[in-house]
Amino acid sequence: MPAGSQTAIPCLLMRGGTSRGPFFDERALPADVAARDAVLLAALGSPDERQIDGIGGGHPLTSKVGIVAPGTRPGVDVEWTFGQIQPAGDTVDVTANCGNMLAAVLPFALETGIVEPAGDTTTARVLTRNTGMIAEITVRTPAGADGARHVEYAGRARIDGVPGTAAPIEIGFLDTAGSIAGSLLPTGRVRDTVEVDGLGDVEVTLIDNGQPLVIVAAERLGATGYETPAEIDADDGLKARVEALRLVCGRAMGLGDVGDKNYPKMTLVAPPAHGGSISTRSLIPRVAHRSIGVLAAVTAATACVLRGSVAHDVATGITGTEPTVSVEHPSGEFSVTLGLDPDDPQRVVRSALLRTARLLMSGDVLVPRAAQFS
Ligand code: NQM
Repeated sequence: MPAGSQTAIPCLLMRGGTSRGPFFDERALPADVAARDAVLLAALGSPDERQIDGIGGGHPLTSKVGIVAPGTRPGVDVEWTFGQIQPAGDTVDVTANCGNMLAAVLPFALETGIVEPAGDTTTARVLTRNTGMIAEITVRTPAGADGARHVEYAGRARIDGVPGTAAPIEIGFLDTAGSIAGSLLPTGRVRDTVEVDGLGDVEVTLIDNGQPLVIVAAERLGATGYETPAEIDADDGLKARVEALRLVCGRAMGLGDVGDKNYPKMTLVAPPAHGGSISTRSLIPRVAHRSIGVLAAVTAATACVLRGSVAHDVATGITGTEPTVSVEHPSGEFSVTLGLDPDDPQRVVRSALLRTARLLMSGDVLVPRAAQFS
């Protein structure tokens, strides 16, 4: 640690899917949660909408952190905690999942020696402590000219929302249902009618297969479902209707007063416009997503196969017991392959998808000493 007014903390800045943020080895951060959060807020530059005095990107998708540690329980190779910081907020929310940042966890663990490469590919079981979710993740780790194996970031996989191509990272999920809401359908119904001041009765599907979502027909909120994120962010009337609906649905989902919470997220759906299965526009929860979250895509895809859901009304072309659901979003589409229980095809038992990640910067983040270590 250099002397002076700042503390240097080793970190890797990584892109995970369509998100970006610093990743830390847990052992490099204060053990005390309040002290840890003060350090993370200072590192990103929050609270401040622009995060000008830190390395956050001034948007919820680039105001995230990963805290990684070796696995401590049987069958788990790596554990991590995902932290969401709203740029203008002063808290680190560790309640929800982030499947995009998750894509960078195994590369981080390999870069830092938490996991050793196993061969041309390395597969590990990664526990997201936020919700107890376990994912099986496979990363390319070929041998270099020196004979040593390294994470390969270059490749031909493409995910919408990220320019160019990169090495594929395969992610498989089991048991994501009820991550925060306790069960897949927290009201016990595939469709609910909720009464919202100023809107009247609104039909929604309240669902959580890794991310608690309110799924609503875009047209019911006066939208088309094909807006750009900038159009949504500029439409104060639409955002007020979405938030009014969210507050009512949060209570209906058993999540209490969600006024200050980052969930449930809002998914406006419409028929597909580009040959996919469904069109989506996400608010996370008060700002438009530029694409869609990973577990939000898994959850929206799950809703598409449930007869009677609001998503099922507008989804097309989903067949078989291993359907690939193409979830359209503002910057392209997100394919989620679902495994349905052959004895009960209304039951989703697993999901698989592709992401990419990249190490962007390696070094120390400097935080003012005022953000003290305990
Ligand atoms: O749903 C944004 C993202 C996410 C979360 C958000 C995510 C997920 O795109 O698993 O990835 O919903 O706030 O990074």
